[in-house]
Amino acid sequence: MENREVARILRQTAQLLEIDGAIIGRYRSYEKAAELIYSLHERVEEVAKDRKKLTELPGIGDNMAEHIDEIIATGDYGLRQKLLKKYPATMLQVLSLQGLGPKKAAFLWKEFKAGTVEDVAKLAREQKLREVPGFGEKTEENILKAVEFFQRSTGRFRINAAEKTAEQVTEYIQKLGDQIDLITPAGSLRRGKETIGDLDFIVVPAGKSSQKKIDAICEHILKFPPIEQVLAHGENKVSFLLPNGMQVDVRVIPAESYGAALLYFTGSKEHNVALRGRANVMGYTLNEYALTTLKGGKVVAGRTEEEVYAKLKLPYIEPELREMTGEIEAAENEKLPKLITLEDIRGDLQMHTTASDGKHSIEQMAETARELGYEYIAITDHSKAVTVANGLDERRTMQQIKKIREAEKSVGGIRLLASSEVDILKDGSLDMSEEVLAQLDVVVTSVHSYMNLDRSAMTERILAAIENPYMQILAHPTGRLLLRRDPFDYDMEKVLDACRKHGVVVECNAYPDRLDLRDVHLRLAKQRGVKVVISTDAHATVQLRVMKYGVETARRGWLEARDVINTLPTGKLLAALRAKPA
Ligand code: DGT
Ligand code: CA
Ligand code: CA
Ligand code: ZN
Repeated sequence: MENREVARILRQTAQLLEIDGAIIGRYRSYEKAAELIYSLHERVEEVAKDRKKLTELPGIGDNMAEHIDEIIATGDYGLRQKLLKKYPATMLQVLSLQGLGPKKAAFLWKEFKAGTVEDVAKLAREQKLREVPGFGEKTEENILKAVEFFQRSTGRFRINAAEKTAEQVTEYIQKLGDQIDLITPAGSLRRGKETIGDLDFIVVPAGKSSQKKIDAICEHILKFPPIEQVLAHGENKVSFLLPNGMQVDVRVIPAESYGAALLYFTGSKEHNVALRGRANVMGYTLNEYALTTLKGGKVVAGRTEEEVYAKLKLPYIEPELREMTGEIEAAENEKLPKLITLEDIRGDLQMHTTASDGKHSIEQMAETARELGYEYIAITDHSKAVTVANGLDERRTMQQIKKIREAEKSVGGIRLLASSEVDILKDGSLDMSEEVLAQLDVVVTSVHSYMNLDRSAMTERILAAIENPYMQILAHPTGRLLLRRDPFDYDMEKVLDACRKHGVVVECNAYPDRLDLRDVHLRLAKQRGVKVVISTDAHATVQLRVMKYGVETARRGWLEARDVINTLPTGKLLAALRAKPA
């Protein structure tokens, strides 16, 4: 069981207990355990094998350890199930509404029997809550925003989860061996979107296609052991649902239609519509089988995507660009970007170690980075304001700089930049003295508190931080957590213009929960002349490998290698950063 899942069950139990009117100490203990396990680097399943190790974790007593054992053993928790019988199951969705909280949810249930997201939305829409003590107009507004977010995000998955499931499905289908020629993902996963609705695959049977071959392939796929429910089984298509709620659509397509089908099922829908329109104007018709002449129905392309684009008098358009945001005009004018690739990346400028909330030492991070072929990394532990992450004050930062210098010598073969992820405080000042900032090779800054400031206050705060002459990189600039937390509200254009003016670089945080800046903002940054750095924010050595998701997002933002500073060798990288005050 994943830590995330154990934490979710504990958190839901806490919330249900609070609704149920339990005393604060009781539900807080579940909440604390949930937080702890969520951010634990070891697998809780492993830790729990040794009761002593489990109870050594802060806040986990014998009772909680038993609950955790039960969750790991049964996949659920008796008390949670009991509470869920008392309240509608949809209450969990109500509780997931951002900013509502169990207290308000409990009140709405008692007072209005509101047990679904829709019930709550209706109360807010009909303005029934503004007179209620503890609510008010602002709460109504926030509830409607949260409902909108809920509706947007349910049923979607983070890219790393989608990719993992896609690998499992691919591996299983590949067991068909020489019965198939190839299997390839299409849809939003191929376009590198940061969240994925469902998985789409194209499978090509080996040799000349026949219904018999297609049937055999479909039969095999439907025997994939984890399948929870078969949703469709057509002539050349199967759809099914997996236990994690992910839907998978597989189409079996003959080789001569592979390109047309891949194009069609990669989407986006809007890009496809535009291509079909273009085809019609040129005297063709385009569908998932082929590009065909309108008169006479002669097939002119279909085997590869390149062939279809070429017949439409266009160069190949990378999947990440197929969002109908100007890619067809750019293709016509030979203005398509030469997109950055993972191989262009030479270093990683955000990661944490055991000094703050990371799992591995400076040396371990450095060794893994060297294995990845990097020329440099920056060690960026948190600053003191982030107390939950054991952030470093000035004194510890000075010690850390020393340790980084020593580690650079002992590890060898990779440049270690002394850095810190310095907190941007509520008023925009930085959480570190200028004397210490001056000692750092690179200053990464970010917001981790007061995330709900209103638009003008948040804009002022970030602009004030940018005014600090030591500030060089604005990390995870909008603070969004995918499917969990909306981005901060501020004037992005003003902030980007200030970054440009002061030579501040914006981060594309590659961590799959963040991917922040997002695609459209990266593109805006480029248009505004602001450089980007793609950093992993790794808290453990394996997480250094999430760089690929950041690169995907950068590709969706039309970025080229020259737009991204960590494609530069060390000397040029340092020169690309804002100059330190003399
Ligand atoms: P997702 O799954 O919500 O993350 O996004 P997509 O883009 O993967 O969407 P999906 O799975 O519904 O369909 C995959 C691609 O197949 C989509 O990008 C375009 C194409 N497609 C699917 N259904 C239709 C349709 O009804 N009309 C058109 N024109 N294209 C479709
Ligand atoms: Ca899809
Ligand atoms: Ca689909
Ligand atoms: Zn951070």
